[in-house]
Amino acid sequence: MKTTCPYCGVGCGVEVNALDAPVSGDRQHPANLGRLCVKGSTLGDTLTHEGRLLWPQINGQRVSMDAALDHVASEFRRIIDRHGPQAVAFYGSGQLLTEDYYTANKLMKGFIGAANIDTNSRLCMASAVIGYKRAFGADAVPCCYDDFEQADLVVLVGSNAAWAHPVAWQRLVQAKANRPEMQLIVIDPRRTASCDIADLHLALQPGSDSALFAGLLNWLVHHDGVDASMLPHLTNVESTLAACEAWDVVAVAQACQLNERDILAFWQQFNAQSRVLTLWCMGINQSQTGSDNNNAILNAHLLTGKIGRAGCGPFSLTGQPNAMGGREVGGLANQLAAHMGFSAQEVDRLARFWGSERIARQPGLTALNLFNAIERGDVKAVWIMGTNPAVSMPEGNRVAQALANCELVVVSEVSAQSDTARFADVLLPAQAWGEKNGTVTNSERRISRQRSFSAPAGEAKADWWLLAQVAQRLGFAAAFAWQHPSEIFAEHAALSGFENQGTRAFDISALAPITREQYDQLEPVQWPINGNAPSGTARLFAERHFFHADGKARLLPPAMPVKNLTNQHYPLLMNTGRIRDQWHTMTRTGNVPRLMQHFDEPFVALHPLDAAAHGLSHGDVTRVQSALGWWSGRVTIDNGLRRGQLFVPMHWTRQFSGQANVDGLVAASCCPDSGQPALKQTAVRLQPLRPQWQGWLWLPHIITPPQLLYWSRAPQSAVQRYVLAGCTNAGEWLMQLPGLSQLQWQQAQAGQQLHMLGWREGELACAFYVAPWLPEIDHQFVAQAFSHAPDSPQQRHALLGGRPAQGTRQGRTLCSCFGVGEVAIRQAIAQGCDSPAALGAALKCGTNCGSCLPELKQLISSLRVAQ
Ligand SMILES: Nc1nc2c(c(=O)[nH]1)N[C@H]1C(S)=C(S)[C@@H](COP(=O)(O)OP(=O)(O)OC[C@H]3O[C@@H](n4cnc5c(=O)[nH]c(N)nc54)[C@H](O)[C@@H]3O)O[C@H]1N2
Ligand SMILES: Nc1nc2c(c(=O)[nH]1)N[C@H]1C(S)=C(S)[C@@H](COP(=O)(O)OP(=O)(O)OC[C@H]3O[C@@H](n4cnc5c(=O)[nH]c(N)nc54)[C@H](O)[C@@H]3O)O[C@H]1N2
Ligand code: SF4
Ligand SMILES: [Mo]
Repeated sequence: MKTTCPYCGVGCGVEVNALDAPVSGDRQHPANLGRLCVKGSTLGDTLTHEGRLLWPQINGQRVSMDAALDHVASEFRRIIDRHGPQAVAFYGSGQLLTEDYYTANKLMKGFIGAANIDTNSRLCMASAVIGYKRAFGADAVPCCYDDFEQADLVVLVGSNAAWAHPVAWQRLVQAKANRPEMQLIVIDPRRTASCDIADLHLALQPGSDSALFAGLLNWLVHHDGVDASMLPHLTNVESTLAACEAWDVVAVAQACQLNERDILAFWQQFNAQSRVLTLWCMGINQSQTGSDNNNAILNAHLLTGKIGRAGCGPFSLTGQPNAMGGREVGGLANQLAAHMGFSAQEVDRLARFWGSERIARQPGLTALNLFNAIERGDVKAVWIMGTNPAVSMPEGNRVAQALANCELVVVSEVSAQSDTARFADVLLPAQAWGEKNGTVTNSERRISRQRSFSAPAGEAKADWWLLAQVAQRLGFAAAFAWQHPSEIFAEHAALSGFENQGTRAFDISALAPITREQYDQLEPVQWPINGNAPSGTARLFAERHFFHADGKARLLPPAMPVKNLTNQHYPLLMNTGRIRDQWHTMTRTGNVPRLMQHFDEPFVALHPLDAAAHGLSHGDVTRVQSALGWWSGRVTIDNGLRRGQLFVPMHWTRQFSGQANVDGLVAASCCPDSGQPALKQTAVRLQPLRPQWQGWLWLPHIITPPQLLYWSRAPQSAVQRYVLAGCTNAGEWLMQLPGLSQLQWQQAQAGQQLHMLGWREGELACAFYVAPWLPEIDHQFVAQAFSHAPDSPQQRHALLGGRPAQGTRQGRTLCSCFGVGEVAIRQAIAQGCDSPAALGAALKCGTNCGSCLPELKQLISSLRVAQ
């Protein structure tokens, strides 16, 4: 069975042959040609029903699906009748399928009559949408993945594609290996894994990208960089260029804190190469000037005519598997369906197509405003689907409080426990990947099928079905009578062509007559797909015709760089983002032991001098504080950071650690044009923690450890491993945990070191190791003892010691695909493996998805320096 990966916007094709066999990459899928990254290859491990939300609940009590849906509909009805349609809202996700999204949007904007449907794409792609719309008159990404292979210069800005878009990245790595003359310039305040193959890395001051690109535009004008044949197709040229004039290389160097030589090298390359591809992601979008940052990049491609040709163009990478699909159906509060806006003509068109009098006439609440309205009590009912805002929204603590006080919170979820599900009055079980059935659109506008191949867990239902059932109960039966997602897709395709006549970029009208069989067999295809292009379109704007009424594209004056947010109380700047093996709030990837091996704890990466200034070393635990709250996790030293800047991953939640949700620290300031929050820059300070003891705890089940300075959990085989840091008496602390007092205890104490094993009928039920420092324990050895209890006294003794009598330690796992640890890799390097290829030949590491290659290289070079 062929389907699509549910994680990132690369949109890789996946083949599933049997439920218990590993998944593999689809060799025919144009996005990945058979490759998968480690998250994709471990998808099979997420197919378990453990931890799934299996049935509906109202106030924590199991109810029938009918009772839950009746309750949701009657409460929505009651609130709408009393307070009007503006008092209800949906908050969705770029991980919903297009059919789910279409249904949610149709119900809220078409029939409830408010536009209060926004999604986590507001945190992700909103600035890119505004950028493209302002420049092209349409939210249309002009490029495709083949351009990765055909570019002469790739500019990667505000994107760590090596970790966040790994398979697309591997295409780039391969292309550069085949054509070493291909240039890669990375623009990112941090030196990331994506800098590994870069010819130039511009570690600019955070928030200063607009100055760098304004300077580029100005420099191009003075160095014969303008494509004169492009000028008739552009408006706003003079005013934009005038606004860029002040940005000479001296001013840019100062604003960006870069040296002039590097800046000029970038600008010269951009001018000299005919095929330039700029790729960008959250470092550009999640900024107070996010939309203007996008236009600054688009300006440069438009003025030089580096667009609409192979190997060329401004390519915004989408994050989520179906962020693009959401944009197509109008899944944001400031757009209507099928790339329409709120003009009277468009509202009327939609009213006729949907046969509804009740269409929303004005934009609704965007995510930040939506949660503010919930906080004020203006919005009294919210249905959250496929997203975890208590973790991922800025000012997470306020969001959580607002949800706690909201009259009706409905959450459709796949996992039983999530930080947001805690606030649900009604929980609806949603079908997960493998169960749900529909379509997604990836970064390159390619629509692919996600097909169902396994039976739903418990009573889980498709998100579109849950929505349509509530719509029917609200009295809109005829408009929501679909029996199968193919019918929704056909309606969506028909709407895209309805009175379009070339005015709207999103047009898949050729698919409107699709039958269920054709839908089941639909091959991946790029929009537009219409009468002119029945089998899809790889690139847009080859003819230089744009979607503004005059057919031209628009340049936009640049924004000023974001001003430095640090101050004397909060002198450090915190950047946040992704790590290679985790997906967002970890509700799925956090439960796969293999994916927890790369980083198994929340960490703060620090420049060595910042760490030293705070008396912190690698491995210490610390707090990070902002004006809004504090976070705790472990220090890791990172030479790739600029002084004064630190990096914290976005992933950890209350399900996995005590106080490691970074969005509790991030303020809700945003780009005024897109409403996208500036999640990458927060002023913070460090407050080292001084625990009396640190240690490890293994238990067969999940607990929430009380009263500690710091804890974090990682699943390991069938057990849970906790790393702990505390201040009270460690032995007494352990004994307060429920259920432990009945165990038979074996104990070893030497000074302040304490090792305890708890047994129940000969089976290991708890293992606990503490010391004033974090003790070195063989994790694998201890975890295995839970499934194979040691039978000899010597073995029990070794277990109490926390390591086999003679044993090896694996260290941090660098290659997740083959589970190869740092210790083995260090040994192999010491024995002469001096390249990733040699390591691959010796240990297999790096030979599957390749995403550990940057770290292998780094380890080789650091050990060589040390020698
Ligand atoms: N492994 C993994 N992959 C994912 C995801 C995941 O959760 N895990 N999520 C997916 C989603 S939804 C998204 S949106 C994408 C995000 O993909 P990316 O945007 O590539 O990932 P991030 O780590 O959020 O941030 C990218 C980079 O922006 C840099 N940056 C910060 N501030 C600035 C700045 O002012 N200027 C510049 N030029 N750069 C800056 C950061 O240092 C960081 O390296 O990843 C997708 N892929
Ligand atoms: N500080 C900081 N914060 C960030 C970011 C950052 O870089 N820094 N990045 C932002 C970005 S770009 C994004 S995209 C967001 C992501 O943030 P979220 O969207 O909040 O994160 P997810 O963990 O993907 O949440 C998806 C939820 O839906 C559930 N789910 C999975 N599949 C389904 C399904 O089929 N149906 C339903 N109903 N539920 C399902 C999952 O269990 C999970 O609880 O985070 C944003 N927040
Ligand atoms: S690159 Fe993205 S879409 Fe492809 S397998 Fe990895 S997570 Fe899935
Ligand atoms: Mo995202």
